Amino acid sequence: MAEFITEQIRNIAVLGHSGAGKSSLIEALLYRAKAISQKGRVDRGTNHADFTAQEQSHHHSLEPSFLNLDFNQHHINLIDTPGLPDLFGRALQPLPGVESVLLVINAACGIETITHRAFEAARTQGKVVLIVINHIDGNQNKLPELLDDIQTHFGARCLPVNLPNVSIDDVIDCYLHSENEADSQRDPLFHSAITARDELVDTVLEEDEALMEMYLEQGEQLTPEQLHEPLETALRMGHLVPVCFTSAETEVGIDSLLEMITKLMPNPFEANPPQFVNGFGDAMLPVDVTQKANDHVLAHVFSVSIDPFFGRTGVVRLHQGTMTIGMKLFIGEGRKPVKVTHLFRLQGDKHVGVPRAVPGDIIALAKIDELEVGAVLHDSHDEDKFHLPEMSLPQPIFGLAVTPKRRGDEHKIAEVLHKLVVEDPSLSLGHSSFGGANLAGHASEGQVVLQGQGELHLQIAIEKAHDLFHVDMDTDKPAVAYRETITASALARYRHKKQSGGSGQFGEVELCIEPLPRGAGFEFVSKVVGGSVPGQYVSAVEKGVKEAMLHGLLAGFPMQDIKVSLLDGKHHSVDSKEVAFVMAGKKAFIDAVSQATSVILEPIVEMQICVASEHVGDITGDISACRGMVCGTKAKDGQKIEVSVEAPLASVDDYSTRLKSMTGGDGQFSMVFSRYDVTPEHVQRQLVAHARE
Ligand SMILES: Nc1nc2c(ncn2[C@@H]2O[C@H](COP(=O)(O)OP(=O)(O)O)[C@@H](O)[C@H]2O)c(=O)[nH]1
Ligand SMILES: [Mg+2]
Repeated sequence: MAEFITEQIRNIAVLGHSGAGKSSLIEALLYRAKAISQKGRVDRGTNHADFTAQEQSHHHSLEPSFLNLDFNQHHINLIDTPGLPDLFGRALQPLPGVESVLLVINAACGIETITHRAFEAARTQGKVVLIVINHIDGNQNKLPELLDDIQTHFGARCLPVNLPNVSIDDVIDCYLHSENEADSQRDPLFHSAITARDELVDTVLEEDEALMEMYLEQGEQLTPEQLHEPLETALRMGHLVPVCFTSAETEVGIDSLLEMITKLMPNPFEANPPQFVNGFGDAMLPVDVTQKANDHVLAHVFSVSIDPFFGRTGVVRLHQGTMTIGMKLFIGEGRKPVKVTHLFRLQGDKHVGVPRAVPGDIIALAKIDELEVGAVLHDSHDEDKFHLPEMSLPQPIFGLAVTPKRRGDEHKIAEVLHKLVVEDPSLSLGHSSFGGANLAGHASEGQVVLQGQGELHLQIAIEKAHDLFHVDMDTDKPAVAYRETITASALARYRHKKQSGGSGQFGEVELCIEPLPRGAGFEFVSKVVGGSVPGQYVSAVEKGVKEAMLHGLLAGFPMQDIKVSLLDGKHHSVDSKEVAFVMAGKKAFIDAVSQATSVILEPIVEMQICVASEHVGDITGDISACRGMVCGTKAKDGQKIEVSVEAPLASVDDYSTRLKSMTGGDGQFSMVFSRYDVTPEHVQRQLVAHARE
């Protein structure tokens, strides 16, 4: 379909735990819609979503990839995401660009860590969710229980819109064609197509009382067209989550899924659009976006990839206006426009040029060096300060100190690491202060520390730096990202005064600090009355406090979960300047912290460890011995047991080696950050002693 309008577009991110079949499902959808002529396979490295050499050698998706197909007068943009827990940050990346999420579940494995996390993230961001139970071939016995499980975990309104038939070679529609005699007479493998239809219709009708009354009075079946509006409301509000069944392998349910995507999933006008804001800080105001084709252009960059040959490619979601080749666009508050010279659709690694894009579409731009994730492109200065609030990504919990293998490569390495962070905002770069003077003294002064979600996340990044950009690095054992916080409130006043010859410096502030709930981060409020600290210096005080927070008093770890209120202060008409208030803020904060009983926080991780039943005793014993807690066990396929545990990261940061030795290489585990907890006293003492060495 060469040209289409916004109403014909469906934007879908495909999320789910690794191995659920996301990439295979996309391959099957592309194939059935004739967008590709041959169906590739993940295990042979031939599928379209996993096109990078690194993905093909790992047999796993490692970054978001963009595909599209046309089906029944609709244009469907599909975004594949990695399902490995370490790469969850990358899986979240496409969410600002889409209306809907296909949450894929492997029928053999049931609900897994990333299934939970992805569902939560999708709902928090107002995305419409369609659950796909994949791998139905060979797992027919598990399906009724899995549907129950889904309803228990994600709500009773997760309702099947189709059901597999007895021989698992087709699915029976329960919503779109259920009036069709042929379908209603066929037996599903479990449940009943009629009951499923009634549950769906009842749920949808709850959104529209008038239609409900009409239905009750007339007793006639309503058509899917009549139900369309309340259906969209139910989906948008999260009152209904449709569930579909598929096998990406045998292609059962794929045609039905294509139809569900076009007929149930919202077009860009029907969903919850992300809330753009205009301005920053206190001056920030929400703004409405019209999504009209003839309005100003407004596009949000949500993915950037950097290739040594093709340079930088940015993927944008066009929220308003029409984008055309040759058009000049501003990036954020930049004054100098950039010219759109390359506009194309991505089909895996293929770039297909297009002359224009309409609102609601997802499109790629190349050869614009300024593109960064989160940037907003626009064609008028009216939108200079428009942006989307930053999405919260998982906190980095692992750090790897990196040094060049060859002397003189420092600059090149810094450049490559920066590129990796531009592509993957869940990676970050720190210096040796990350993790403070860490437990094993990993990073020496001035060394660069690459931070991310886990060992695998960082290994993949280092491997990419080597394979793609040809830089070799030595890495040091991961350092744990400890933090510091306060446990009591405190008040402090500090006067910064300097008089040396000419103009002096004067600033005085009084601060109150209070502990915030765990994970709340940092809050700064000014309660100054009567201008004792003039408005223009309030942000200087905040800046000073933030600088001080980079290094806690106990062992130098960054501080968090603190609310700082600026209560009072003094200024001097000549000598007061920004630097004086930065200094006063910093010192007053440090004084207050010294009275507020600080503690060291450590990251706690959730782990799922899958081992043969004879190893369960060793695993649970080991976890308990290292300050961990066993939360539960679950029988899995083939005599395997999945043990769920929580443990301090510091005691499981070498878990892959330990698990190997306990199970002879037979065990598998995944690890995700859960929260920060106060470190036990004896560990704190060790950390403080190390810091003082
Ligand atoms: N039998 C069967 N195998 C599948 C199905 N879907 C995917 N697979 C296989 O499961 C493995 C993981 O699939 P993949 O698409 O990479 O999962 P992803 O990690 O969610 O992208 C691959 O070997 C696929 O061939 C399915 O429906 N049935
Ligand atoms: Mg995949």
